Amino acid sequence: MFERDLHRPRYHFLPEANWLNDPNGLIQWQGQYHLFYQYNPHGAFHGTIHWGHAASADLVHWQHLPIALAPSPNGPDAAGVWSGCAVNNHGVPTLLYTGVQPQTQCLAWSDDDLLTWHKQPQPVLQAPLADLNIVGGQRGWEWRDPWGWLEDDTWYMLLGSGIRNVGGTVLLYESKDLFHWTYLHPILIGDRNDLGDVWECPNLFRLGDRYVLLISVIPEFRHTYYLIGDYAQQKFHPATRGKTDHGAYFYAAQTMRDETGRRLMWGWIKEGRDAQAQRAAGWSGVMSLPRVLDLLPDGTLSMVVAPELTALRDKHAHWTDLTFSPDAPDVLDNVQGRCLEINAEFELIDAEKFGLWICCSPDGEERTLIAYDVAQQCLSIDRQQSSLSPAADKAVDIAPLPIGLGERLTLRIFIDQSIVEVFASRQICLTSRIYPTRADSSGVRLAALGGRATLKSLDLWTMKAIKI
Ligand code: DQQ
Repeated sequence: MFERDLHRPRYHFLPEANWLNDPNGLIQWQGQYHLFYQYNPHGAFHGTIHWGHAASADLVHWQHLPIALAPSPNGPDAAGVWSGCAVNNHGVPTLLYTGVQPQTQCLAWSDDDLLTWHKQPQPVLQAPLADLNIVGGQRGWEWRDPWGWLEDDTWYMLLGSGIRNVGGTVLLYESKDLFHWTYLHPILIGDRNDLGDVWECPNLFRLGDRYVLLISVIPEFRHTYYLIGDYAQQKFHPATRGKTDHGAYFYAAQTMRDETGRRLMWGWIKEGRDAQAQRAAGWSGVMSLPRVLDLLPDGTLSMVVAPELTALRDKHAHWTDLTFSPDAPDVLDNVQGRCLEINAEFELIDAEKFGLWICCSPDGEERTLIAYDVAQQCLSIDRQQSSLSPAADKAVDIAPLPIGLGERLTLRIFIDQSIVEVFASRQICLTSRIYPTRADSSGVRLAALGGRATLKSLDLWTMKAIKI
């Protein structure tokens, strides 16, 4: 159905058709990774939200499984089964999620290894305390996206929310059985002028000797932030913070701890073209590649694509130690591909900007520039010429990236038709969307603007499509 679609990713997970948003209920069960996701089976737009479901033995290839949760007519989730998490309730796979409308917290469990789900007919949490003064509007209060965990013999649950005229918040609840919950207090309250009015999709987890809180921020609706600090006396004390991704497309990230002890994170990669183009394409939204999270000594978050993805590397080419300038012949002249992994290490000489052009048509009519700007000390994806389509976003995505004198710039770039995920120096990620219209917009070129740079090494692989 989508064989001729130049924009549909080949090695990122997405449903067979229609709409995907947040990753939900990430859990490893009997060795299998389970990925649930916000899904609309009725079209490529956000509406009638279900939980789609897929499983993988290796984090690379996925098997589509039947829809896990659908709205129940007259039930608390009649208008949508919104985001939530999966927990292991002493051997019983259990989902906590938000039903709408109004937003209430609901529960479902499985007795056949995550394929069929039984809903608790009534919400396990009906409403936030009235005196909390939660942000709300015509659609009711903003109070959702349960994140649960077991500590000794007590369950805890976080909900994303916001306090009117104050800022986003994460509320803490406790329970002995997952069915009866007591409100405790906010673990953190933000300043609305700094980090927005409402926080969605909270995640709290231990990483090394610190704790990390993830929040996705409204009204921005563009970034998942990480806050690193301590969790003591059931309150979160942030010390540092950053963006899990500097692009405008990676959102509502969720994490899980796998059986090897790794903390894995996925995010919803949004589209960068208008709603009409999404409906016409018949699909919208892609799951990011899984990232392994760690702490760096300077207190920032390290994010590396799960090493399992190297299994998709196919044909390989390698270059080393060459200096390039605006007029020199390009050694990458014959390189073609719209599904690629590129690992490159650059050294600055006197160029103002250097990097790579990707998805270039032979005449340069369509092309995208991934480059480092020396004066501005930032990495950017310049999409002004990425696509001839008026429906495609054309903005320049920018990530600050200070590089000291004599340091090298290391880029790991994943290109998958309309997706570009760039990882720089472990802690900077920049995900973007491009929609080249020409089938021959597939070239890769070295880019040096206003001077010379050295390519210390470049490895390029074509990437195989995943089996779904
Ligand atoms: N998406 C879900 C909500 C969540 C938002 C609805 C974040 O539960 O807050 O599809 O993208």
